[in-house]
Amino acid sequence: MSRSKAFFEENGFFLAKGVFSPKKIRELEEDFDRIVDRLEVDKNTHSLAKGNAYTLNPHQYSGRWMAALLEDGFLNAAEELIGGDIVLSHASLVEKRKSESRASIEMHQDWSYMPTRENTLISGMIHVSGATEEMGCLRVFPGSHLRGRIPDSSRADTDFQERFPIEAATPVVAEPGDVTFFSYFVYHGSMPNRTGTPRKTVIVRILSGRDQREGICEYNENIVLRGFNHHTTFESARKGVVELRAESK
Ligand SMILES: O=C(O)CCC(=O)C(=O)O
Repeated sequence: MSRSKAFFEENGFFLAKGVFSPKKIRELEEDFDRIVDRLEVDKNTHSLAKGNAYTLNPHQYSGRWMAALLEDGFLNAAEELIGGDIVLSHASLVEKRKSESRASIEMHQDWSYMPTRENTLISGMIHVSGATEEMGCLRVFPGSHLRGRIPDSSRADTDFQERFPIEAATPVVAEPGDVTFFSYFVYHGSMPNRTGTPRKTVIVRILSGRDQREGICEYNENIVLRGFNHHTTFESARKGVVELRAESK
């Protein structure tokens, strides 16, 4: 087993260093900023947008971002973790800005937002800027993913956040070009950005092409980044949004 896979299996996350070159990340930052300029920050009601700039799917705005999702270094690192069939569920762009609030992204698990049948979905957080503790980098409870699906573990579940306080979690400090991969079971969140330097990330949600999203998917690009999607059918390719038939659940 590779070092990254062994670390990921034990801890529920893995920081892949220098996946994107400094030149590539500068170009990606240019398009990141271009996208942010187009967002009407205050009108965005998504919870991740509180005081931040947020949008889904930067690859729908920018060819450079589409190419980033197909970049060999990114997919090689992902392949170590979920195998060679890699399907994009969706991606989110977050520019986390200076804030005085307590927790900008409350401790939670991701599975309830995007459940899949085989639980292979992971996130790859592409660091466009640095992410220091002061800038509100990702914080995780290493090993918590081994407990699987915990009910009531979303960002709205204050009991969960009292049991697993964000201050006690491990900060994952990253540099531009790094990618933090994390399981959708690992308890994670992040504190506010206390600095004047925005923390820029694109979080890419991918799953194995042998797995599939459960139920009706609110957002699911269903784009194959590498290998094959073993569940795509004539019908699902036509509709884009898939409702699984009850008998096949
Ligand atoms: O952006 C962050 O710091 C955390 C993001 C997060 O919690 C998530 O993507 O599920």
